[in-house]
Amino acid sequence: MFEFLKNIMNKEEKTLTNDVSSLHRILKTDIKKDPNPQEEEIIFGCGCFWGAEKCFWKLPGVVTTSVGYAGGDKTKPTYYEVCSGLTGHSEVVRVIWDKSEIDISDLLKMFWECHDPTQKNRQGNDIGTQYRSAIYYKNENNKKIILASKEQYQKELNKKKFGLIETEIKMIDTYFYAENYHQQYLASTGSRQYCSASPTKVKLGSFAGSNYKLNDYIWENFNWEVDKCVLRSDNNPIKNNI
Ligand code: MHO
Repeated sequence: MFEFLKNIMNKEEKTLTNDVSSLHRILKTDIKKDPNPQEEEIIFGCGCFWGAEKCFWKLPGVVTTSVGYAGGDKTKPTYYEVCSGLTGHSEVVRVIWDKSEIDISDLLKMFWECHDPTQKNRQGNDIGTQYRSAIYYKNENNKKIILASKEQYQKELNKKKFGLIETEIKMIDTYFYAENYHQQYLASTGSRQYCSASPTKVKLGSFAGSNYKLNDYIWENFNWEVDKCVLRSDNNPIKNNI
């Protein structure tokens, strides 16, 4: 009897994986796609991946997002294994963007401003190495601009008496998709509207190599002065009305 149920469940899981898990709930793109020649990909860890993913999928020019695990040792970890803090992985968001519509500077602005990168192995109430701040780049060419943005943000943080940035920055090849349940979680029916990000309210501004493409109107949709502002906004991407 048990075997019989297990077979049915396995079948259902397979159907779900094939039919649903690749489709972005909001952007309707393939979350497992590779970037095409005018696109690029990067991986950000900013604490719990639920709210972080929403921050990025709302930006015009972002082609697809997904949540997953990176920066650790275990192959194909489960959420519960990552939660234990023993796999070494961080909860992350994979972002693919269209370079003609949005620049990596815009993504870096979102990254630095949407959480507190000076918190070590934690973000607000979420504590553990799995919540560490991280940028995992796939393209060596992006290293310079990432480090320049970090340097600038540290300068801005210093003016407001914040401590040192703890963000782990490295090139990485391996990314494991999180379970379907966690993909675009905040946009799924009945989800718990949870966010523990603690933005510093410090703005990034221009930095060496920055080439912002998004205008102020887009950024007005993210008011970091408002507690858990990500949960208060709707799920749709912001329209670029320029
Ligand atoms: N403390 C939260 C974190 C969720 S997030 C996906 C919870 O346990 O629900 O890590």
